[in-house]
Amino acid sequence: MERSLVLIKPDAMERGLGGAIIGRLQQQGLKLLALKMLHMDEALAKRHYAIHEGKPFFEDLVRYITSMPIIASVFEGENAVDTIRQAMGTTDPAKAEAGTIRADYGLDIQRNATHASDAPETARVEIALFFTEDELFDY
Ligand code: FUP
Repeated sequence: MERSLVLIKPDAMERGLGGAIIGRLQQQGLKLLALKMLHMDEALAKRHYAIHEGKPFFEDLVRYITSMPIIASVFEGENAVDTIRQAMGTTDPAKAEAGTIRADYGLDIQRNATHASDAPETARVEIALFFTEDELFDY
């Protein structure tokens, strides 16, 4: 079964949207395997966003994601990666399809409410940055 890391980002935390977003994913039939709140430090942020290192928005993105505590979660389901990315909508909330999480809750391309893994292999690496195997519940 496929898994994805989902982060509730600072802009959504600030507006109290964590529960609503997690609820929307659960209502899609995705199973919540793990959930924690944490304040990412710079080292974790740089590892999580390593693929964007060197891009013009990188330093600002690291500053933003480390600006306050966030929620990290793991969801599992058939085609979990695509299902979640569709539910979230495209990166820029202004361009996200109506009814998606980012269209409804995102503010701009950086403050876009959520992060989700973009492929099953990426998900494995990302999940391991935030959770140990025994923090993923089997139920
Ligand atoms: P996504 O997979 O939809 O989260 O988007 P990307 O992997 O392309 O981008 C990761 C994060 O980088 C986005 F969520 C926000 C940030 N970003 C910017 O801040 N500015 C940009 O121009 C592009 C991305």
